[in-house]
Amino acid sequence: MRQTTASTCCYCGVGCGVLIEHDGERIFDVAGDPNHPANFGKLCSKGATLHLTGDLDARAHYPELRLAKGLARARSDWDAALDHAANVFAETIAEHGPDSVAFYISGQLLTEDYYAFNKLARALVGTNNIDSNSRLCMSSAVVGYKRSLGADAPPCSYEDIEQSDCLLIVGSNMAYAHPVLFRRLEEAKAKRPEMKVIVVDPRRTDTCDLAGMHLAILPGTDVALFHGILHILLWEGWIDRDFIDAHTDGFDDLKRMVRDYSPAMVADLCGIGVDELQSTARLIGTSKRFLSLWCMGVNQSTAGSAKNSALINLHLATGQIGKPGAGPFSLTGQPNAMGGRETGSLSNLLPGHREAGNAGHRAEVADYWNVPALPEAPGLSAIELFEAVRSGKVKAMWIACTNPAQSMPDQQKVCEALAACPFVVVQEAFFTTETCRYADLLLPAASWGEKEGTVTNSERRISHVRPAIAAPGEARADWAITCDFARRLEKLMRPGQASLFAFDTPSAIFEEYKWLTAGRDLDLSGLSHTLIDRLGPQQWPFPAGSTEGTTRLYGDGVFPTDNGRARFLTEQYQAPKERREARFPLTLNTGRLRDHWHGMSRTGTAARLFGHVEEALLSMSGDDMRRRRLLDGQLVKVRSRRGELLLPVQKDDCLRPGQAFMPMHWGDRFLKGMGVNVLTLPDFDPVSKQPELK
Ligand SMILES: Nc1nc2c(c(=O)[nH]1)N[C@H]1C(S)=C(S)[C@@H](COP(=O)(O)OP(=O)(O)OC[C@H]3O[C@@H](n4cnc5c(=O)[nH]c(N)nc54)[C@H](O)[C@@H]3O)O[C@H]1N2
Ligand SMILES: Nc1nc2c(c(=O)[nH]1)N[C@H]1C(S)=C(S)[C@@H](COP(=O)(O)OP(=O)(O)OC[C@H]3O[C@@H](n4cnc5c(=O)[nH]c(N)nc54)[C@H](O)[C@@H]3O)O[C@H]1N2
Ligand code: SF4
Ligand SMILES: [Mo]
Repeated sequence: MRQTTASTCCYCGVGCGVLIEHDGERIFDVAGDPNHPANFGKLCSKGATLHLTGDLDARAHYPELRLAKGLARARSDWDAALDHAANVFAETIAEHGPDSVAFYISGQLLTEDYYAFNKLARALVGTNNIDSNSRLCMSSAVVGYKRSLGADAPPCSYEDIEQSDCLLIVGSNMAYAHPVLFRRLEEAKAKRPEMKVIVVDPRRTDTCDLAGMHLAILPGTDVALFHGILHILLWEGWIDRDFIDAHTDGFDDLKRMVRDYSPAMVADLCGIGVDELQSTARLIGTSKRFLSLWCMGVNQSTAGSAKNSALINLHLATGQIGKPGAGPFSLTGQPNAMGGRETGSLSNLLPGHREAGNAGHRAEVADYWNVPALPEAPGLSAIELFEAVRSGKVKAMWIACTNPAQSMPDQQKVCEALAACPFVVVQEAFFTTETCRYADLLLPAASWGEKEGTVTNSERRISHVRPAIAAPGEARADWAITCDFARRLEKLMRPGQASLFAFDTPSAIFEEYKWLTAGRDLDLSGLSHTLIDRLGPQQWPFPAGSTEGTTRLYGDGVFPTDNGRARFLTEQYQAPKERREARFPLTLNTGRLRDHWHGMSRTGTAARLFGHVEEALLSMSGDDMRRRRLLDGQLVKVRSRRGELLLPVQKDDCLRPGQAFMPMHWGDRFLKGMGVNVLTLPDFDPVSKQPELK
């Protein structure tokens, strides 16, 4: 019998609601959920084809175990597989200490999955070695919000984008990466053509089609641009002195610094015209409501934290925060990157927006979990973690819902690390990914349409993800795999004690988790799975007793810092880590295509999604092609300081001379060579530890 189940799309951070049409066994179709406040019924090309993806032949169906390196994996069963894993983890911990094991998880897990992994790593194993692919994605935004505003909370709502008068889109190709939100923006702009849109991106992307102005800055020069804009705002008197005096600290230092960022110097550094810089500053300084959106062009940088704070500085200086149509709004990439931040799924965080390095926070969480203490030693972040695996310090690694053998920079080293690691567990929905090759234990995970839990989208809105059909073969939900493993490990590590993982449903996990947020900035203790079913998706904070969520933060000008005031950050512009030189005359930029998702384990199974772009290509400007006598479609060898790749080249006049672009999606299943990340560098931002993938 045909039925419809309301759930969410498993791709991007817009967090659209979908209606899944199915018969309990197979999914036939998807449609946008007209009642979901993120998309009101709309879907993009990826969301609308969800039912065509996820080919069962590509799915992992059974646990598979390799008994010794060099042997092939053989089919196993859950009991044998998880007992084996628990024994290996317990022995490794007993012999080499808790920091000899690590968990590398994903912004595509559900909140309940994350919470189970966090409790497993920190309360049971006793390590902070739990990091996620969000390190490659959102960690600079986390630092930006926390340093400047006091808490990791994007203060805006999607409707603010529609209500803005001046929209600054920086390092975000939302036409491809957040398509339904872009569609909402297009409609808003069609209704109010006077709305100004400025795009800051080294490439002329499809997002620029909506913009009155495109600043094609040189890669990595955003901090100089923001300081240059502030310089002009000050000179022209386009700042909000009353707001600065009443609600912020540190403006005088910043003012002194940006005096040196003259328009001529900044225009030169950024490779744009002084007039472009002046006009941008005028639009920002004179518009009634100013909102900025940003994504990976800002975060994925060795100056990612500085870029975030320099952009937030502009909002604090103009008082453009906490009111409709205004504010600094970072777009989250993965469907539940926000949930990861909330549950503490970066090595330096703890659940409820707490810090692993804060003794008081550790004590609060340890008390709540009823364990003597949480580990003090800092955990490793993604790049450091794979380096520690390579050097032999980390001897057992659990990877869930991410494909690091394709998505991490400096692939040669990452793959060496995975090959050398004595025990690698991979918890995956599709056995086809590059990382599965390195799995000593492959655990089949349930995927979209098959699992239950919650996710938080870019505007702090929590949706209930509902299952339509059963997972194929013996695949199980992530939270269930994690808790089952944890209970087996507990028996070996703390025999005879009451279980920390006595959860039988995702809702039971949510109920335990939510009280760890009570009284904190993100307080979601008033929510439950059933309440979301009754009231629909809700934005946090939503404290116990609330009847509705919170649309916008900081309307009262009070910020969650020690003294309630926001902080101006004063940091100089630093050039990107690697620069063009005679032997390496091109700057490589990487990013997304409209119809593919990351390593393509899912989108790569639907022929229709190859219609937009068929194959991996290196794009270069016509000038650069002519100078090298290259023709469209010709095979070229691309070389960086770390590796090389063979692929066809294509002329793309959206790029400035001296720059090249390659999509991130194709790995070694599709290419001769390891994919774009064999070329990229592992250097990272000193504060956020986010690598320079752009
Ligand atoms: N179709 C599709 N959508 C996706 C995804 C996907 O795989 N496919 N992934 C999701 C995820 S996890 C994420 S994180 C988001 C990412 O979403 P976006 O960040 O919007 O996407 P990217 O293409 O990675 O990068 C955005 C832009 O940054 C620009 N850029 C590069 N260097 C710089 C710089 O120095 N300064 C500035 N200002 N810009 C620069 C690039 O030219 C690029 O156009 O997309 C999400 N949505
Ligand atoms: N060069 C370059 N590299 C980049 C980037 C870039 O812009 N340029 N962007 C970076 C960013 S922002 C990100 S977010 C990362 C993304 O990189 P990854 O995290 O490696 O991307 P995915 O391919 O989405 O990996 C998710 C995996 O989870 C599996 N999966 C799907 N559903 C489930 C499930 O329910 N349970 C489990 N256990 N598994 C499931 C999928 O099959 C897939 O293999 O890439 C980063 N790497
Ligand atoms: S915009 Fe994002 S969440 Fe919405 S349908 Fe497209 S991929 Fe899915
Ligand atoms: Mo991401």
